[in-house]
Amino acid sequence: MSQFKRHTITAALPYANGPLHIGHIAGAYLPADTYVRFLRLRCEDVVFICGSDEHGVAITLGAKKEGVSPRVFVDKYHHMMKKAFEDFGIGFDIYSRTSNPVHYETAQEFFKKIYDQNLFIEETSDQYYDEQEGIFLADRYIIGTCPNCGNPNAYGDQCEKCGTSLSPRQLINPRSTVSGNTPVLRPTRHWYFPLDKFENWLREWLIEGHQDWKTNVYGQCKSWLDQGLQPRSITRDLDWGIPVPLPDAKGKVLYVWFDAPIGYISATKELKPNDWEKYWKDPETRLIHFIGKDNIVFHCIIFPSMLKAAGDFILPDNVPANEFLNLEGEKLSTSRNHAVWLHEYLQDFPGRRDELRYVLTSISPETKDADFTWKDYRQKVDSEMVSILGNFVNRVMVLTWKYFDGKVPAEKELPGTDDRRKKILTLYEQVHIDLNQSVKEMVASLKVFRFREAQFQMMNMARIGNKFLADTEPWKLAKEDMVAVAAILNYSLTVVGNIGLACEPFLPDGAASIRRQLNSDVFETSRKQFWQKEELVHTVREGAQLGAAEHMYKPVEDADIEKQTARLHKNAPVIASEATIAATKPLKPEIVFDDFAKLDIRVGEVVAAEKMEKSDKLLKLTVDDGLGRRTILSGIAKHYSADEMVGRQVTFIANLAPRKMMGIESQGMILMAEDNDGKLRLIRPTEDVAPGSTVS
Ligand code: B3M
Ligand code: ZN
Repeated sequence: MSQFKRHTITAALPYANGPLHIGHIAGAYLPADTYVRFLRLRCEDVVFICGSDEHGVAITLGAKKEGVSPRVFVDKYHHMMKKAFEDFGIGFDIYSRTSNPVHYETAQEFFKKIYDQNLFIEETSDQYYDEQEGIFLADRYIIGTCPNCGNPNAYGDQCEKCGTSLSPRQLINPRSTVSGNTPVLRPTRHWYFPLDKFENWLREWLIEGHQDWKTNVYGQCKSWLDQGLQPRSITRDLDWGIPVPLPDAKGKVLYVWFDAPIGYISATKELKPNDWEKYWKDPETRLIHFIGKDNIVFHCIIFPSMLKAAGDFILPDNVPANEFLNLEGEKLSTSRNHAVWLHEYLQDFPGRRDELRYVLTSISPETKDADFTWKDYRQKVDSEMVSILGNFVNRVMVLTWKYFDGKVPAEKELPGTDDRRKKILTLYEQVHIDLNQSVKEMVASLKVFRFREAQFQMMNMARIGNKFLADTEPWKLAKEDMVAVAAILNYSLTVVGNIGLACEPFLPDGAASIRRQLNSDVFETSRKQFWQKEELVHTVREGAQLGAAEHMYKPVEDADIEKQTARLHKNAPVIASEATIAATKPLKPEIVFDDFAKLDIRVGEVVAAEKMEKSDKLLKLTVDDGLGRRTILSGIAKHYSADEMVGRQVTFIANLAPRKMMGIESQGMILMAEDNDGKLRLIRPTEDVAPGSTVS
């Protein structure tokens, strides 16, 4: 890190075609933000760049679906995403957009720079055309069967199932996504970037020179290069995009993947009009792209070749791409609305941004796909954030208020040689070593983009702190040795302060809470020391007044989780996951209508109910069936009380042969729904009907 003077950190420009979900956040933005916070804590010179990607077929198709113009469409989602990022606390220096004039200029200039060197190949070739719509079909305008894996809905640029990059002519049975029609071939002229000419250079720069990259990234690049590179068309026939800056190129725009990465440069220009160049051209600047795995080739192969071709730009020093995040065992999907949307989370969980940050980092898909579940969310919040981190900080604060009126007690030197004090000193020394070890490992992991591990070490500091309290038991010493209590709490407060510093890249709100609680004037200077020396520092001053104790995090409630899972079920996918299928009872053999017609199902009203003695399952119900009263025994006592049942309408089988149970004749059967966990719920009409109504 030290050979660099400054850092240009980019996070993939999200398409302005929908709201952000946790997959986007876990893939690129949260790791980027954590890393940038880390760099800033180390007082590095950083620009953190992002913005909306507003071109391409993802936009024009989306606009068409919503029945609005691309302009209106991108405006809507640009502002929505910008706000969600801000509300979540992602600290971009700029969140720009690729429809800005500065970007048009920058992208066109970039094109011209390569064009003027005669590097592009201009070629007319046959391409698929939708005669009904009057448009050429590139990228997502065309789908067909993937020649690689047989997925019947592969796009013209990529098969999302197997990840293979495709061109429309490779698709089997191509069809237009706009009209559904089979397209025809028509000649059209385009400009191609000669990627093949960069193959040798890429081998040297990337394959030889960047063996330090993550294996998932490096492996994907290598397999691309091993397959051999071909010229790639970088223009499209579209009426939305950046016009190709040539006199004879009417109706042609730049391909979105040509203009979008240049957006990083345009945004830097916008942010720093006078000295943007040093962030892009000075070899002492370290360029890092944070992206998801579907963007790897563009950032590791194509954009670097473009930068190289344009001449005087620096190249990415690292591209720590993440794998994908799934949700409850299934792929996140915007179209099926199977997602946790960032703006909805922020609405449903106000003041609880840290919780989402923490959980997403702790399952970060750094080396393989990961799965977000609400159950796991709750578990991590409750048993780690609340019980370990929040609890440690709170205990130390509360004890200090209790014994020392909220003033930082005397330093740690413990005079005397009695066994108890010796034990405390030994514990203290060991804890100090352990904590320093965690700090070092945390920083080492942050440097190499291993955020999961880094955050684990941060949390480990609180674990160590809790253990120190449990081993020294200051609350027991309070009666006999206040000097020892003072020493223990002084040190514990120092640990709290160091945890507060360690929290900063991961849990900005928690870090702020610790700062408020400690109310310490040495915090600012200690921060710098901590992050540069990578070891424990003094964070409190003897005699100083602390702030009020806070509960940094609160447990997740049943209702929170129920609401979120209900949301997901409302959006339940058409095809259930394998896990759900496995947990659901298989269907019974088919019946004919006459079988069904034999059942006499009716609605009745419970007029009296009592629990059967000697049975923990059975309720004895007296049911008004419209003709009179009948007795029905029902095995629902674990799910409904007798009192709850009185006055309710129930559905029952009225012509089931009577059956004696525990000496009482049951004259029918109450219908219940039973879920996978065996929970029973009554089936009844949504509004009351007359007793005796039949069900068919
Ligand atoms: N908009 C693709 C995506 O959202 C694209 C990234 C551009 S980064 C220059 O996955
Ligand atoms: Zn495929």
